[in-house]
Amino acid sequence: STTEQTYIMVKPDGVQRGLVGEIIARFEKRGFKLVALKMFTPSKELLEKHYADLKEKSFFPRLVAYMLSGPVVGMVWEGLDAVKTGRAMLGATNPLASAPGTIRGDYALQVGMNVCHGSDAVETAQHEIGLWFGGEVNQYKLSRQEWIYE
Ligand code: DAT
Ligand code: MG
Repeated sequence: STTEQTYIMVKPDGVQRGLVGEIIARFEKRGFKLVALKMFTPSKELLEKHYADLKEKSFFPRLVAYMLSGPVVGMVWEGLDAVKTGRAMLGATNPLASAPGTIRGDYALQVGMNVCHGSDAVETAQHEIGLWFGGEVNQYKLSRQEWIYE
């Protein structure tokens, strides 16, 4: 639906490498509507909840340490098929497998430094928006939508 929401997050390497504006610009230009945005210095507890499905993986401690290495920028983008389209814009989990033209395919090389996060399903997105924003997103009419949706 046109009101589907996804949680997109610029990871610490993306912030340090100056890719925040680039990532926001891609979602804006694609036609998505920004409904929440914040820089967070996340706690270990929050990251362990965010990545709860991966806690048994051998790389989990390294993943959490990396995500704690600096602030991240979280945002909620709304629009048609936002979750699946957002994932397509990010590229594959392993940047080496990401097509050029995707964020990871343009800006990253290794899986442990893959620049950005995107929710993998509508239910996951709602869970993550709850975790990071307490579910609080902005409601407003975006006038350019008339030129994006027929
Ligand atoms: P995605 O971020 O594409 O949703 P995921 O949810 O499976 O991928 O994993 C979350 C993050 O964990 C991923 O962005 C990078 C890290 N990761 C995943 N698989 C990894 C691996 N095999 N080695 C090291 N880090 C990995
Ligand atoms: Mg994931």
